[in-house]
Amino acid sequence: MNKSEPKRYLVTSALPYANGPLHVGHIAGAYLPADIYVRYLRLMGKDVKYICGSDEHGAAITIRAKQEGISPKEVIDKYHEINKTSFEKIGMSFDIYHRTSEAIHHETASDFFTNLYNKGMFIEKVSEQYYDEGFNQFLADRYIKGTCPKCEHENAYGDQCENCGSSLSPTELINPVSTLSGNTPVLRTTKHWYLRMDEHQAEIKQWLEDVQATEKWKKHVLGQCRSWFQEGLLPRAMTRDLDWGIPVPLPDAEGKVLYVWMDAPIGYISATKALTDDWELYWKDEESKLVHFIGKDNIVFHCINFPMILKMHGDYILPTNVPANQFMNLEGDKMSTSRNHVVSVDGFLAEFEGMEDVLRYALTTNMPENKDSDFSWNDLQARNNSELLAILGNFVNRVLVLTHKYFEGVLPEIPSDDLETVHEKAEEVFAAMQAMPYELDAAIHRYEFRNGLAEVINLARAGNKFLTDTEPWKLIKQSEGQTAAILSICLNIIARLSVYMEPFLPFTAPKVKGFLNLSAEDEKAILAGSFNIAAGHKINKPSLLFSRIEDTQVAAQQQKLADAKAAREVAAANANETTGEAVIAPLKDTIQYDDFIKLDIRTATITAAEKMKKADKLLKLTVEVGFETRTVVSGIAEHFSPEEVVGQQVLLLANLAPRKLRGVESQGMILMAEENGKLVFVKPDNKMGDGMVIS
Ligand code: B3M
Ligand code: ZN
Repeated sequence: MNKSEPKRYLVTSALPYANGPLHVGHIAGAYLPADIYVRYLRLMGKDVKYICGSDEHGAAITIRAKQEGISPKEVIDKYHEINKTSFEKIGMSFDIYHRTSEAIHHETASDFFTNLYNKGMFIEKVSEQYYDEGFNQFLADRYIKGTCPKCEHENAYGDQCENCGSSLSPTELINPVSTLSGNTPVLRTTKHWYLRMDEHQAEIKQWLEDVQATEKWKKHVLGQCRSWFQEGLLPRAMTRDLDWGIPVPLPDAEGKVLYVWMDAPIGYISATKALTDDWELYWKDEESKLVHFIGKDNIVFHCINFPMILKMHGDYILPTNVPANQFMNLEGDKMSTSRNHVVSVDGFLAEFEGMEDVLRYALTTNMPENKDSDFSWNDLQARNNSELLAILGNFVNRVLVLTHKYFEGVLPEIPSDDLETVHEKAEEVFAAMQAMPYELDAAIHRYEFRNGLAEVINLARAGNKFLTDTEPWKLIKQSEGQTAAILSICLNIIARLSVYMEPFLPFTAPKVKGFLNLSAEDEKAILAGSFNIAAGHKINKPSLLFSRIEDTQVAAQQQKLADAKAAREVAAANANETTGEAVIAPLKDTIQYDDFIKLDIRTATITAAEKMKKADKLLKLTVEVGFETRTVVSGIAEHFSPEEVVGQQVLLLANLAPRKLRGVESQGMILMAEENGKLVFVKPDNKMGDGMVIS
């Protein structure tokens, strides 16, 4: 093993908040690049652990709980499972998908805090913090918004600005507003423990410069870090006044929890502990290599805060690289679940069944490695139809069909002079076969996954060209031997493709290996560059690897985004421009008491939900009413995904006459409230029994 070669790798992807579904921008940012990287390392026989999991503390969770009218625990339990499943569906090959609500994490993070506290790394400080008098709550992180003092972005959070990535304190915000009430908060005193980041700036700055000698970091990552050092790091509060999170392990810290950005990165360590007893080898041995994959809004926390905490703790290795990606936008606008301008992972896979690798391919060829990129439906269609289908799929299919047509899937012995004749025409394609593994390896180790995938596809392109130039369908009439020689070269190309495409296209690779009937030994030979398809090796019949994406499918997706945009515009139009208040709908006609008492409204729980074919606005719900189970068709599909509504306790107008909607009998109506075009459930404050009468 050469000196610089690490003994083992510890690779992490940002722990997504368990507060909502994943979208393709998340995948392109911090997960797909890491998955390609770790799959490639495993292919090369390296010892690698890929760590991820749910980030389950902080305001992002408690705010979602308020929005959904459920507890923070219910939020994380729901979205941990949803996200874990989504990652599995799209082939994220984590060695563990952990969660920061686990006891082992609470223990690890508390011990970290105590270790730093005992070393005097914190300043205990009573200071003025923003407070919402209406909600009796201190406002930290996402509970307060304002204008970023660094870049004037108007929706900066109390702890960070997603626009410029700066780490902030709430009191730095310009025109702060409580996200709970919309009011201007007041200042109240409270005590917190501040990490002395200012005192440790020099050593972290030095580490960051030194590590460049080991591996060059991306310019935009290094640039951000250097600009923060330039401004000078400030002591940062590592505790919060919240009732959800890891309690501060100090006697006089009642009602205080660890700041989520203190605890979450330590989640990488606790997840590794949960995965393997050898966890310290991966986190403390200098011959291990640590790489964090994140989006650009998490740079300060992974390149400055967390390395500083590791350094202060002592005996931990620091990251060799943090190849943060930039953002992937959607059809020219920021991707956003809350604004319904989004392509969710589950949504894509539900509509484009079996196209996991098409999505991986489109996201990789368009990965925002050094600048923001844009996901468009036209681009996805083009990547599928003109590249995957036309180049890779077409090449594999043509070669295997011809091998069956001329030799029934079994290549004969090839006379040496025929081999020689053909090899004279194959120099270009031999060169491409030789070069691809080296070019791919270099690209992967530079975290250039777009270029890496291009190397693989370009080999398929070279194979197509060789086949077209040599025209075996004509040559077969003169020389079986030369035809077999041509197909043998093409089959060797496909064998190479089937192994090296796996990090990018893990759903397609096994299919191609199956077509070629490759054994594990064959794969080893391919990786060693010594594989040659033998005479008599049986080739299976191929099936189509990819199918076309039609214009109508693209148009339908574009229409969905247009409809969501129109709904937002209607909502904005309804809101009074100056105050931002929703216009109150006019009162309906007066009714008598006798009219009202005819309504039989009950509590009820949604136990299942599904989209309805050709009805974008409708969800078909199964509703438990306490005394029976009902089917209800509800026009909320543009506001909620099926996963988001399951488990909700709602109010049901239970004696509404049943009516057929798109062929389904709907037995009742779920009560909703609408503001600014946004729908929310009208529901009991706390969970009750189903079937309770509302009067
Ligand atoms: N959950 C922020 C995010 O989801 C945060 C990442 C934690 S990584 C330790 O973007
Ligand atoms: Zn900013």
